[in-house]
Amino acid sequence: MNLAKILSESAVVFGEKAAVLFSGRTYSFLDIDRSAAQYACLLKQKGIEKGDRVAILLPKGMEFLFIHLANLCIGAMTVPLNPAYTADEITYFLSDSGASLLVTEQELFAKIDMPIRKMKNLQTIFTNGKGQDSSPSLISGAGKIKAEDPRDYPAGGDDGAMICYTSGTTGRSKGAVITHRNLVSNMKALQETWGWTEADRLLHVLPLFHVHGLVVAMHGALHAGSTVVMHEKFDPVRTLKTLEQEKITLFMGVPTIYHRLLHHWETERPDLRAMRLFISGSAPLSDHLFMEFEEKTGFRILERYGMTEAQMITSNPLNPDRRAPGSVGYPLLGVSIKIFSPEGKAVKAGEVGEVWVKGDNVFKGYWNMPQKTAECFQEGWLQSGDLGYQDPEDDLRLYLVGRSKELIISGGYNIYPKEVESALEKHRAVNETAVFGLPDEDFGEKVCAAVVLKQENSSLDAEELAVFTRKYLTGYKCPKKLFFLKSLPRNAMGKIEKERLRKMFS
Ligand code: MCA
Ligand code: AMP
Repeated sequence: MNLAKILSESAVVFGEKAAVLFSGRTYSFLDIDRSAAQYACLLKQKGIEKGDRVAILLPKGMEFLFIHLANLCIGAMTVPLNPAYTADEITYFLSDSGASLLVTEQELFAKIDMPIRKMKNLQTIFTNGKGQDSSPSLISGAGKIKAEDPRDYPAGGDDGAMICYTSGTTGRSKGAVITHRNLVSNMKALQETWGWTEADRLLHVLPLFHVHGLVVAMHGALHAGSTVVMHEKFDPVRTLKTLEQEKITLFMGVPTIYHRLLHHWETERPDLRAMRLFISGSAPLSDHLFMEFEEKTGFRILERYGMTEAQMITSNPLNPDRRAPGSVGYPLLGVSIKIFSPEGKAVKAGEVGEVWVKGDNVFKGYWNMPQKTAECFQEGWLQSGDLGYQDPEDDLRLYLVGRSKELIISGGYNIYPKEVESALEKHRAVNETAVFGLPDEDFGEKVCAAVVLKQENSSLDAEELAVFTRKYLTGYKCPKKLFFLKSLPRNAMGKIEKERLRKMFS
């Protein structure tokens, strides 16, 4: 059960059919399969073996996909990285994952050149740039590529296929090891649930460095034999025009994307006769957005629920009449969920508790963090940190109501306050900080910080602190609002009262 082998078998079935349309070119299933083989050859020549980690720091494009598939073909693990990460973040991911190879481009490499020189075991190779398809032989540092197919698929089942970094509860990100079994079982379950076939045309606007864009959308489409129209990044007007022009049948987005599409709806009003299914996930879809979207477009968005550590967990049914606002639906095939009290007791249907998850979708653990891995499992169940209840009147349909984990989700990106607090507190004028989320119409939630300075008369202002934070954190993690306080509100136990901060500033 190697994901790349399964996708290569699909490529034989779908052959010369268009698999991906990107940047003015069409790539057939066989084109992608051949490129994966060539890149696998390059990786082998670089000495990459089963279990090695290969980090991909590239703009959205075909090379990202080829290298990822090539990794899986030879048993290596992909470490996908957001090109917008700071040098500090990238250096940490490379060193924590112990990557043997970094595939990047010169422009992105410039920011990490110095800090990664100390990593003696890390090789770097450069693509031609801008996500365009450069043949592996054009990759600088590649050497002469042999004309042979080196794919032996030595990994499978519970072997790691990817390490996806999720924001960390204690400040530093944790690398979630996702196995071939996780990917294959979830891909098949989604295909069945969403009636995904070769007749589908998927418009892809999400980043490739996260589970949503790479695993759910791209793996799924390659397996189902559907055609992907891929945009470098999300642009609402271009998206609305493409839905009509390319006769798109399937679209996946986070709520912020749907919110922005509605903003431009009246001026564009695309003909959606070909459209079959709009899917939303990664963050809560408000009832208001669900209803406004239906009112304006005639489509009920199908909401599903997932997390990096468990891939996709639940989904609303395909039948639009069975899609309920506020509900994330039912467990996928092969996935079990239960709702537990804080004391670890299963609660009665209808009562709120933490969602626990079990099944082939659940990850192997955090890379090199056995303690953190043990902490997130309880008797074989993954504790999601999400709060919800199951409706006893509706076949135990799941509704999410909040989170027990201190997490901010902004536009589908996760941010743990601790990571932001650590960055702010690196400034020598800062005494302490408390980071919290406030509602935001566009992003769902926005990152905000209360800051206490060491000396009240310090000249440090919000602008200077924002610039300083940028050195350590990528843009979406940086506070959109900074509030300077004389002290932080604390309860009798001395714990900072973030709820009070939220009330003070909302
Ligand atoms: C961009 N910016 C943001 C965000 N995105 N700020 C807060 N929250 C965000 N989500 C900031 C940038 O730092 C930048 O500011 C400015 O906005 C413009 O950046 P740009 O790249 O042009 O942003 P955009 O195109 O407007 O992006 C909005 C977006 C994007 C399309 C909604 O955030 C996005 O693609 N989100 C999806 C993330 C995703 O795929 N999540 C799935 C995780 P400055 O210039 O100051 O730096 S996987 C997951 O959650 C599980 C498995 C699941 O269930 O799916
Ligand atoms: P990540 O760590 O990026 O994989 O994000 C996982 C988290 O996103 C989950 O634990 C949930 O808190 C949240 N999430 C994903 N899908 C949904 C959804 N449909 N509704 C509410 N929250 C969601």
